[in-house]
Amino acid sequence: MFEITEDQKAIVEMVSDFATENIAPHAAAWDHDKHFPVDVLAQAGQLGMGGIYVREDFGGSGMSRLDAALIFEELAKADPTIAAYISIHNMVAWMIDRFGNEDQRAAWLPALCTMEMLGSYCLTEPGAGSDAAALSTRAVLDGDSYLLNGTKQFISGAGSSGVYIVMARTAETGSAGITAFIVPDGAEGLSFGPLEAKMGWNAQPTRQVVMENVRIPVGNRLGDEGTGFGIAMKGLNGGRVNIGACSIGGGQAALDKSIAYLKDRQAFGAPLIGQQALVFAIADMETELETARTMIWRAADALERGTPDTVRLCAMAKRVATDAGFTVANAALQLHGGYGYLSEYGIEKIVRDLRVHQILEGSNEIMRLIIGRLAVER
Ligand code: FAD
Ligand code: 2MC
Repeated sequence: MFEITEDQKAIVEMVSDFATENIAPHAAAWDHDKHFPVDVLAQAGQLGMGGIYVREDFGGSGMSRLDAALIFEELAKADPTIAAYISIHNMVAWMIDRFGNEDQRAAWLPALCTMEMLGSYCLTEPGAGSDAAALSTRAVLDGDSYLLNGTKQFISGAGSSGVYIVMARTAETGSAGITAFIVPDGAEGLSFGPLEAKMGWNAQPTRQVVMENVRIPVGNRLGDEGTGFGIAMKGLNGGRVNIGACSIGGGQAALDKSIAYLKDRQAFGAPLIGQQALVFAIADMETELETARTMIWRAADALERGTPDTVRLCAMAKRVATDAGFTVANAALQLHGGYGYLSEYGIEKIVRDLRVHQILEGSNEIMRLIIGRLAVER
C-alpha cells in the first residue's frame, strides 16, 4: 500500500513521457489562447486514459483508483487544467459503466474510452451549488420520453462534449427525487452559454448548459428514477480523489521548479539554495505534498475496495490535497521572487489553476461539512 508496484511505475513513466512531450510544451500557450486541445485528449484516449477505471469489455482500461491517482498526478505536472478535465471525463465514463445498462454501456463507452467523444458532468445550477440536492432542472415523463428543462452552471467541457450526464428533478422529494440522464450533444433544445472568463483552467471551456424542452428517450435514463443524487455523489467520490491528485501534481511541478531555480539564482554572493530559511521552506513544501499523497493513496484504496469509510476518506483527501497543492504552488511563487509573478516562469499559472480545486467538486467547506457530520454521528 505504501509502495507502488513495478507495473504502476511503468504506467507513471508512460504517462510522464506522454505529458512531457505532448502537454507541457504547450500548456502556457493553451492557457493564453484559451485553447481546448481535443486532439491531444484523443491521443490520451488512445493510451487508455479515457476510461481508466472502466471495465474492459467496452474499451475501458480496467485499472484501479490508485492507478488513476498516479496518472492524474503525472498529467497535472504538465498541466493541471488538462489533467482535471480528463478526470471529469473519467467520472462520466465510470458513471455510465457502473450505473448504465448493457445497451447504454455499448452505446457510449467505446467512444468515451478513446476520447473521440468527450463527456460533461452537469450537477451545479445557478441557484444550487454546494446545496446540490436543491437543484431545480426538471424532467417530466411524456410518453416514452422525458422533457428536460433547466440551466446547469459552470459545466466543464460544455459545448465540446458529445455527452452530458444531467441530474434533474423527477419528484419533489429532495435528494430522493433526482434522476440522472444521458443527454447527447445535438439534442433539440440543448444550447450553451458563452465561455466564462476565468482566473485559471483556461485550457478547458466552462459554460452554462441550457435545456429547453429537450426530449430524451426513457432509454437514456441512467438508473432508476430517484437514484440520480446517489449516482452523482458516487461519481464525485472518485472525482474528489482525482482532483486532489491533480493538485499534488501541480504542487510538485512548482516545487521542482523552485529547487532548480534556487540552485541557479545568485544573491549575496552565492546560490540562494545555500539559505537555510529557504531550504526549510522547501522541506515544508515537500512534507505537505507527501502528507497529501498519503491521504490520496489511502482514499483511492478505500474507494477501490468499497470500504465503509470511503466517503469520509475521499472528502478528507480532497480537502488536504487541494489545500496542500495550492499552498505549495503559492510558496513556490514566493521563492521565485518577482520572476514567479511573470507568466514566462510557469508558476503563476499553476497557482491560478490550483486555486479552483479548493472550490469545485465540493468546496473545502463542504468537505468539512461531510467529515464533521460523520464525526459527530459516530
Ligand atoms: P455556493 O454553494 O454558493 O457557496 C458559496 C460559499 O459558501 C463557498 O465558499 C462555500 O464553500 C460556502 N458554503 C456553502 N454552503 C456552506 C455550508 N453549509 N457550510 C459552510 N460553508 C458553506 N459543477 C458541475 O456540476 N460540473 C462541472 O463540470 C463544474 N465545473 C466547474 C468548473 C469551474 C471552473 C468552476 C468554478 C466550478 C465548476 N462547477 C461544476 C461548479 C462547482 O462545483 C461549484 O462552484 C461549487 O460546488 C460551489 O458551488 P457555488 O459556486 O454555487 O457556491
Ligand atoms: N457518496 C455516496 N453517497 C452520498 C455522498 C457521497 N459522497 N454524499 C451524500 N450521499 C448520499 C447520502 O448517503 C444520502 O443517501 P440516503 O438518502 O440513501 O440516506 C443522500 O446522498 C443525501 O445525502 P445528505 O442527506 O447528506 O444530503 P444533504 O443535502 O444534506 O448534503 C452534500 C449533501 C452537501 C454532501 C452534497 O450536496 C454535496 O456533496 N454538495 C457539494 C456539491 C458538489 O460537490 N458539486 C460538485 C459539482 S461537479 C464539479 O465541481 C466538477 C468540476 C465536475
